[in-house]
Amino acid sequence: MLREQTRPDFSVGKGSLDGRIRDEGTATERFSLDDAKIIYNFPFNDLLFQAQSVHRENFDPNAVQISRLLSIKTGGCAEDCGYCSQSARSPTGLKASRLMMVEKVLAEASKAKAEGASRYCMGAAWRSPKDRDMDTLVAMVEGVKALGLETCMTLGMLSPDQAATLAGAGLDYYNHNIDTSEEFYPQVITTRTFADRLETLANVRDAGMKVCAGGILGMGETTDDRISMLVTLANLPEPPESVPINMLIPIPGSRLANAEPVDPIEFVRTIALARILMPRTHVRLSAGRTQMSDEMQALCFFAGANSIFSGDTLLTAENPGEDHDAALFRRLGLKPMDMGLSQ
Ligand code: SAM
Ligand code: DTB
Ligand code: SF4
Repeated sequence: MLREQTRPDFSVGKGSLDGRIRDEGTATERFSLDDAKIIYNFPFNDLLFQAQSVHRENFDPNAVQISRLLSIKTGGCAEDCGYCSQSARSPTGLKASRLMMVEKVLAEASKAKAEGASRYCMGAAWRSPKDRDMDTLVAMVEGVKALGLETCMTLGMLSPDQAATLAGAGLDYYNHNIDTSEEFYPQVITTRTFADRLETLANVRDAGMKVCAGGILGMGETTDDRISMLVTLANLPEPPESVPINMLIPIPGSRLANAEPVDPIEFVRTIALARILMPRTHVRLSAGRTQMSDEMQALCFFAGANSIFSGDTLLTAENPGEDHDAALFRRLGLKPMDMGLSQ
C-alpha cells in the first residue's frame, strides 16, 4: 500500500508521473482515474511536497492571481442547481434583479482595479444568454477590457455563435464549471446535463477563449467523485487555464443547505491533486474561504492554489474582504501575480 510507504512511488501506472507531466499537451489521456487515486492517497507530506515541486517548476510560488466577481444579473434562474442561492426553484429568499447597466458595471470594475484585481469576472443567473442581451454583454467586455483588466464571464451555456461573439468582443476567459463527477452530477442538477457542460466548454475553446472550469466540494460527493472531476478536467483536449475549486457555501433554502461539510485535509488533498494533474493551470481557491481558517488557506496555497476571488462578496455570498486578505498575504509573504509576467 502506498499509504504505508516511507517514499512515494511516483512511477505510477505506465511511465513516470514526471514524464507524464512533461508530456502534457501531447497525450490524449494524460491521467487515468487509477493513477489519480494513487496520487491523492499519498501520505500527506509526500503529496504536498510533490504538489509544491510541480508548482515551483511552473509558477512563482509566492504570487497569487486576483480576480473580482460581479453579479450582473442576479436570481430568478430557471435552472435547479442544488447548491445555488439564485435558482427560482429554491426558496432562498434572494431578490431577483434585471441585467445591470453597462455604466454601473464599468464603475464597479474601475473600483476593483484600484483595489488590485487583475481579472474581472461578470456572472449572470441564466441558463444561457438571450440573443437580445448580446449587445449589452459585448459593451461590458469592451468597456472592462479598455480599463486594462482581463475579462471573464459566466453566463450559463453558450452556443458556438454566442461564444464567437464574446470572443470577438475580446472576452479572455469563460467560466463554466462541471461542478462534480459525471456520476454524481445528476444528484445536483437535473435541468442540464454533464454532456451539455462539456459542449459549452468545447464551444468556448473553439471560439479561441481561455477556459475556466472547476467544481464544488462538500455537496455529499465521495472522494472518488472529487478525483473523477479533476481527471475529467485534466483530460479535456486542452486542460483549462483556470480551475476554480469551490467549497460549498451552504445556502439556507437550497437543496444542499444541510450537506455534510468537507474535511479540510481532504480539501487540501484535492487542491494538491489539481496542481499535479494540471501543472500550468491557475488553481483558484474559490468560494468558501470565509469558512476556512487562515491555516487551511495557507495549506491550500502550499498545495498549489494560486488564485483567489477578492472583495467581500462573491456573486451573492460572502467572501473574506480586502482587509482580511491583505493581512493574510502579509503573514504568508504572498503578492498579487503580475499578469504581464505570468503568462
Ligand atoms: N449561471 C451561470 C452558470 O451556472 O454557469 C454562472 C454562475 S454560477 C453561480 C457559477 C458557479 O458558482 C457554479 O457552477 C458553482 O460551481 C459555483 N457556486 C454557485 N453557488 C455556490 C455555492 N453556494 N457554494 C459554492 N459554489 C457555488
Ligand atoms: C466559480 O467557480 N465560483 C464563482 C465563479 N466561478 C463564478 C462563483 C461562486 C459563487 C458562490 C456563491 C454565491 O456568491 O452566490
Ligand atoms: Fe442558475 Fe448558475 Fe445558479 Fe445554476 S448555478 S441555478 S445556472 S445561477
